[in-house]
Amino acid sequence: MKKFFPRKKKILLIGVIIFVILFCTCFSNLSINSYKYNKPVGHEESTEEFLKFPDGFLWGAATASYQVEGGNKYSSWWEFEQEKGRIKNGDRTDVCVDHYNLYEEDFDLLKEMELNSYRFSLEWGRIEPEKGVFDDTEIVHYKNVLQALKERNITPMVTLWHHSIPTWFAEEGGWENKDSIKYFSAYVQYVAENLGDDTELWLTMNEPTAYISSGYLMGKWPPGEADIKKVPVLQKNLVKAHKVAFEIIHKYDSDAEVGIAEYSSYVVSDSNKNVIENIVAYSIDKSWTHYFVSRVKDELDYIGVHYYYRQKIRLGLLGDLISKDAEDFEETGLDREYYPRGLYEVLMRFDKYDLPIYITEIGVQDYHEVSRDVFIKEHAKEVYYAIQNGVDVRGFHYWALLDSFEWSEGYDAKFGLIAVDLDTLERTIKDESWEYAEIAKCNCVSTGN
Ligand code: IFM
Repeated sequence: MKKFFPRKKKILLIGVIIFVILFCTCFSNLSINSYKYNKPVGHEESTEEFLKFPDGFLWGAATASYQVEGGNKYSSWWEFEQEKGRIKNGDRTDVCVDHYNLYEEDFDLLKEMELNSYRFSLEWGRIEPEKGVFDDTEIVHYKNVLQALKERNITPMVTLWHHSIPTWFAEEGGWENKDSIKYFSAYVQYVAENLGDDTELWLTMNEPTAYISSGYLMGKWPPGEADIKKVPVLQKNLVKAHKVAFEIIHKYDSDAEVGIAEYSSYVVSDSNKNVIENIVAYSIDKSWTHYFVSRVKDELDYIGVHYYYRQKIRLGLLGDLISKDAEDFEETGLDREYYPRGLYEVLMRFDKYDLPIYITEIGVQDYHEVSRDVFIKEHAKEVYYAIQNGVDVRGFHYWALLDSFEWSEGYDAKFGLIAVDLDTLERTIKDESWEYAEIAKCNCVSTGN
């Protein structure tokens, strides 16, 4: 025995065994680290209570320019949607829901629903249709949009870039190009110079992780690629672009609060017992969901959290990663699971950055297992519990204000609080949206049915 295991090797072996035990213990707990509810004293689900939100809490709705405006012909998506098979049903955005012209009508409806905030994005391709050429009429348009919100006492939150990029920028390689930061800076500077006095809440970019995975890994969005090798350079350039934009906005707008909006599903191991699954779930959450926020945390005034579903990780025989349980899986459409508690967990996970949080998107489609009123109410309660547990959540923006163009899903996926007839462009507030109006009006959510 001594011959095979000299003293040094024995020590090494014992060390390895201890390390493996510690490693497994640690990772077997990692994804079980769901946070305990600290319900307010005396809180009973059986008696109706009104859970009050902090004064000044923003109850809003969100959109993105390309998904609602129509006619964005200088953007990369424009070419993409003309390619056969790219968009479900061959849907197009020539007119879309014409928010570009009907925004005042839409804001009246937003107001009718008692909402006090509106998150929207600027279409970079409209503002800068050619490299270095800025179209003043378009910035005036957005100035008018901000003015219309002001007149209605609605707090704006402006996203500088939400998935669609100018065609000229795409032709130069988009975010793969090292000059992308320089190009984005010029655009941000022009916007900040012109709109710096009209809004305080800014988001530099929307869901950089979703942009990378849909455009460069799954190939569902422009540029339609599946090339994992490009991911690091995209990540690097987007991190730099955020940082530079943060500085520029602060230079032109001393009151500005600048954030980044990130797709933040609740990633968790399916079994909680399988060490490898736990490691995978933990790693995805850390290296993907938290990638951008953790790298730009010193250049953030707040975090924009998007929550849609829980994503269970399972290592199946065929190597499938995502599990969709047959028994308890309630779907909200597009294979997304209804799991309100996940919002609480996600907020607790983001609390470690010690920054204010706005929920910049949360939403459900029509015609699925969960109705919109229940969806909103149950998620609002989770936000309340997170606030009670010390998380500084300042707003809730439902996605979306209007039924709109859901990228490669076309117009079939209807997330809107407001239905739009695509032929007549007539708008109708959906019945299920009035529950949200109640919540916004009283700045509280009732625990009753
Ligand atoms: O429509 C999208 C939006 O553009 C980004 N976040 C998710 C939404 C719904 O899928």
